[in-house]
Amino acid sequence: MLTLYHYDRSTAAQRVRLGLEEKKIEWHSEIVDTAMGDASKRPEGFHELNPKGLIPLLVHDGFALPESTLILEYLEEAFPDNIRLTPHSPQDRARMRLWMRRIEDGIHVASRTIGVCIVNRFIYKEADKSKLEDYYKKMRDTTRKNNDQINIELGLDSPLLKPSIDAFKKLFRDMNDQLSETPWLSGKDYSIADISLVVYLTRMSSFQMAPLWHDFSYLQSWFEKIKARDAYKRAVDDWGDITADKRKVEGQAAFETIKLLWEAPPQ
Ligand SMILES: N[C@@H](CCC(=O)N[C@@H](CS)C(=O)NCC(=O)O)C(=O)O
Repeated sequence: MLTLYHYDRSTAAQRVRLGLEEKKIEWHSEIVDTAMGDASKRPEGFHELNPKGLIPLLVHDGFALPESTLILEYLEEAFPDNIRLTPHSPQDRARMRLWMRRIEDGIHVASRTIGVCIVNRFIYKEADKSKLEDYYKKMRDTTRKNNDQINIELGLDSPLLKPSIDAFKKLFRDMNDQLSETPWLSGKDYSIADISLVVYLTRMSSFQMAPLWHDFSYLQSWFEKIKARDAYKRAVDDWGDITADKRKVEGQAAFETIKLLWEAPPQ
């Protein structure tokens, strides 16, 4: 029995759902959506299973595992007879892991900064104050908490925004360079590296930011290729995004500012 605690629009959850759908593993869904600033949405005992209180969380035959990229690696090992999403050659495997490392080396934090500066700050400002206080009290990751405070307060003027935009520009350029040489990020095979990073294209596109990387043609074709897969439809499109309209409106309002940051030399 395999249960995934998740919610529709989370990038970390999308990558795990992509892994499950590509591998055609049957799973049970449990929605835990605290992203609106309501910590009470976590089921009893959730923190014992995942001390950070975040999703996704996988529970497989009583074994609980947080961290989306580790979950993808675990699925590869726990379901070796299903479709493989790990290349054979040691070099391609290493390349796959290098790409995935980028997520924990700053990209996921940068993605949250961009999200909070553009849209989540408005969602949090509309939220119930006492619930929001409780949400931050229960947030175990102090970097996340401190960054959120700055980003909610300053929005597009946050000093954290420019380095986050720089990080994405560098990531997308590096991916484009890789994809000019190989069809997939780790080499000739579609892998959990592609799955892990495509969700950031989805996220940045939800803010209507695609014109920023219009000259990264290999990256764009790769994104289109993944979006056309059945698994993407089931793992991303079908779950949707309850904040899609807000992301679109606030993304359009922020576009010129983000474009200036994108085009300015990196800090
Ligand atoms: N490193 C973690 C990050 C997980 C994470 O950031 N989860 C977010 C959604 S993408 C979350 O649980 N947000 C809910 C909240 O902030 O309350 C992973 O890759 O699983």
